Amino acid sequence: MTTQNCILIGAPMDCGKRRAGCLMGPDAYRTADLAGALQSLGHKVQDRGNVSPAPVDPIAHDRLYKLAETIAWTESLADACVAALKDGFPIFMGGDHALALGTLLGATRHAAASDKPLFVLWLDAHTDYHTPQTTDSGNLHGTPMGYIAGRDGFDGFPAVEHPVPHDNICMLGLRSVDPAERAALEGTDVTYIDMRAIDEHGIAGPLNTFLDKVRAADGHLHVSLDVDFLDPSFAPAVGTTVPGGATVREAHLVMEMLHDSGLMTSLDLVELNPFLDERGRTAQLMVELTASALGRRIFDRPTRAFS
Ligand code: NNH
Ligand code: MN
Ligand code: MN
Ligand code: MN
Repeated sequence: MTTQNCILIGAPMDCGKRRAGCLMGPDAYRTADLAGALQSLGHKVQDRGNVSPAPVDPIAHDRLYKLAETIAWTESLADACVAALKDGFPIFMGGDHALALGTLLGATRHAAASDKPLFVLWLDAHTDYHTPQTTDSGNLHGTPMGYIAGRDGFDGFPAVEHPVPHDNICMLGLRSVDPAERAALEGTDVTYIDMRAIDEHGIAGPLNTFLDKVRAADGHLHVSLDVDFLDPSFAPAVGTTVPGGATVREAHLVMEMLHDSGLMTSLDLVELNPFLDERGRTAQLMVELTASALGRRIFDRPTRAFS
């Protein structure tokens, strides 16, 4: 197993939606000893502490929640992401999913500077493909995929110089898609794998197809793991629970396959709301999943039993 230089970055962003609590996420991951779990796998781990955005004057907006704050976070996180990608494998401890506006922007800049295409794996119940114009809720955590795919309407945000082509995006675990998102996504080359597809075909086949594409293009791969990818019966600590999500084993399998692929270059852990957790179980599950993504396995793969 290759030793990684894991760089933990706290992103206590809580302005991407109205329900508060994600600001406690980074400390929950530290309490659940994410660093120790990765060290025990032989990795180097550096915790760079928390990113903080530049102070801003609020922008009054009739629909969008905390627009100025979100823009400030986007800029700070993009810088932190570019800096960390130069040194190793960044893991962003969120914070709500609006943090991906910044981490994705940083990942696109790093990939472009390295002359590599960027791919994105979005593990989420939601597509988060809104623009500030199409969102009904006004919650900007519902927009990072729209932003990074280069959709119009992100006035005031840093320009996305290198949008991620639709063909390079895979969304996995979907089961709550707003009509405007569905209309905008249908007819694009985005690979969207909803829960029905997972029920019918399993999770490994569709994921392998996407990973093969990343490998063939020699791309970088940013993975964004929303807690609500998981079924709320296993992961209750999230503001937007949607029943019918991934099981614990489905989620581990995704992470194990990501590790075996050797393709993942950065990771977001988002939407954990420790205020809603039950004795830390969701934080612990997220740490276990991250460990699987970095090489923890039950046994080495059986070579005889299934050959
Ligand atoms: N689509 C809804 C909205 O834009 C919900 C988004 N909520 C999320 N996304 N938790 O992952 O408000
Ligand atoms: Mn690189
Ligand atoms: Mn999300
Ligand atoms: Mn979600």
